Amino acid sequence: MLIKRRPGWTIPEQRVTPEAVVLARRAMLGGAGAVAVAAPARAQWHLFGGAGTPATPRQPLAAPRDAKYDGGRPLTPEKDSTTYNNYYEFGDDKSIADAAQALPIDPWSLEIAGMVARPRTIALEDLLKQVTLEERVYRHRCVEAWAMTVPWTGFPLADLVKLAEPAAGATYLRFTTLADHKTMPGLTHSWYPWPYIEGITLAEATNELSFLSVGMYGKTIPKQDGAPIRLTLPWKYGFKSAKSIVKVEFTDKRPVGFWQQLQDSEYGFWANVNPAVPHPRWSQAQERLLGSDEMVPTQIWNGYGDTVASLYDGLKNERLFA
Ligand SMILES: Nc1nc2c(c(=O)[nH]1)N[C@H]1C(S)=C(S)[C@@H](COP(=O)(O)O)O[C@H]1N2
Ligand SMILES: [Mo]
Repeated sequence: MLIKRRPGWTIPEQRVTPEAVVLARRAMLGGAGAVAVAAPARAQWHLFGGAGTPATPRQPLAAPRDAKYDGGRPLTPEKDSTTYNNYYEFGDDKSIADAAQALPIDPWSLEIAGMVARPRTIALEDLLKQVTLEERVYRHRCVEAWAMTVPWTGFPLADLVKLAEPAAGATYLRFTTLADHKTMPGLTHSWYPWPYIEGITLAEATNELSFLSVGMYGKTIPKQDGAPIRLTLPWKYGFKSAKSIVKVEFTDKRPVGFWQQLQDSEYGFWANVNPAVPHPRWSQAQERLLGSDEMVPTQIWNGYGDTVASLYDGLKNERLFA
């Protein structure tokens, strides 16, 4: 029997009530004879203002702000962007900040693999000696129709591509993120295709907007937001921005991402933001700003069309927006 998997975050934002969470969990467990489970109390966190983030010390990470990337909106309060997270390795709801404090981030290294001049593994601290950190304020748009505006500290993904020296035939980057059974309870949910994978084209990766973030709000990035290093791709739906990356592989095969593997009809490869292309189960016309809960119109390419739209000129037959 076919079990339709329905992760919690695939529920339209407006309907994310504790009941919807229960229904979603039942749907995931699915099938005749499945035991109905009660939603754990923490599924109701959002009714009571959040779980509160326990402190894993974060180091100051000062870097000059590049005024070219100013977000165009007030910053989301740090307490909101660091307590309302999607990080399925730590759980299916938004209140994973406590659980994520178990993420082991020191030491950390990045494997550079596939079609490159010299496959190798670089310690994160050595990588950071070879790049120049800067701060950029970017808008982030989750496919669930919430959004935030965050000052990220990091460096252009193009700098990593350059260090990696891709071979002539490489056309895609495939990112693998940490899958640590000792600390990530979500990995026991075997209906998910762990590890979390994401992929983009080499042309997208070398676009000036593509960013690898190691900090947020002037400090090292919080674990729940993807410490110690995550992608930040502001014109795409948030699920493309993989957290806690351990491997970057250069390839000539289009990678299949985690959510695409679960439900390709809803979460495709390109996943560029477009208000006119609804998710099969909800509208993308508006978005809810974390913190204020204000509803604002969604912008095509999340407002970054000047920089990225031309990447897609020759690709009109592709499903670019879902
Ligand atoms: N490894 C990993 N990366 C991930 C996710 C995840 O579950 N696991 N969720 C994605 C989704 S759906 C979004 S919207 C963003 C959320 O980032 P934030 O928690 O910092 O807002 O991370 C993305 N990266
Ligand atoms: Mo998302």
